[in-house]
Amino acid sequence: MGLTDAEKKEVSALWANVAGNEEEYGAEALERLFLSFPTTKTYFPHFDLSRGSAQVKAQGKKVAGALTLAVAHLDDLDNTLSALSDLHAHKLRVDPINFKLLAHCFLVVMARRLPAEFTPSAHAALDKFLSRVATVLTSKYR
Ligand code: HEG
Repeated sequence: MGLTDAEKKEVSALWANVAGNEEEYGAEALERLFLSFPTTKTYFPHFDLSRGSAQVKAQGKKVAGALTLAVAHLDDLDNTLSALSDLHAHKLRVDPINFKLLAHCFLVVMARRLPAEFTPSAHAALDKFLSRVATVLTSKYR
């Protein structure tokens, strides 16, 4: 269920490129999410979702920032993401399917921005990490 030591190393090395650039990576992932999977926009009726929107940039920074924090606590994702899990389950009520869609978009962003680093094994490790995060964030739904 958890990541192997080798996978943790892959995720940490890949994500080191995101740290400090959370807004750019996160905003691109969200832009792709909203364009490719328009139903996801229903969770943000109060946002300006147009390209370059300050709200999308800020949200992208928050999401990628939470992932940076998670990467720093790969052995303790449950506690690290507990408050966010409460928020998404009880307050925001985001349908769990949307976490898979966002994970897909993050993989695309990483592949495009880091073509040399995004090896098949780094891809697999990041996919596993994002799926673990999604499991934690949706663990309080029922
Ligand atoms: Mg969520 C807020 C992280 C998936 C919809 N999300 C937030 C916040 C963070 C976060 C850090 C800000 C919390 C705060 O202000 O205290 N989100 C986060 C992660 C992931 C994720 C790490 C998955 C990797 N979120 C996600 C998905 C949706 C969603 C898939 C819906 C499609 N998030 C959502 C909404 C808000 C947040 C509607 C509140 C936005 C606002 O009103 O400011």
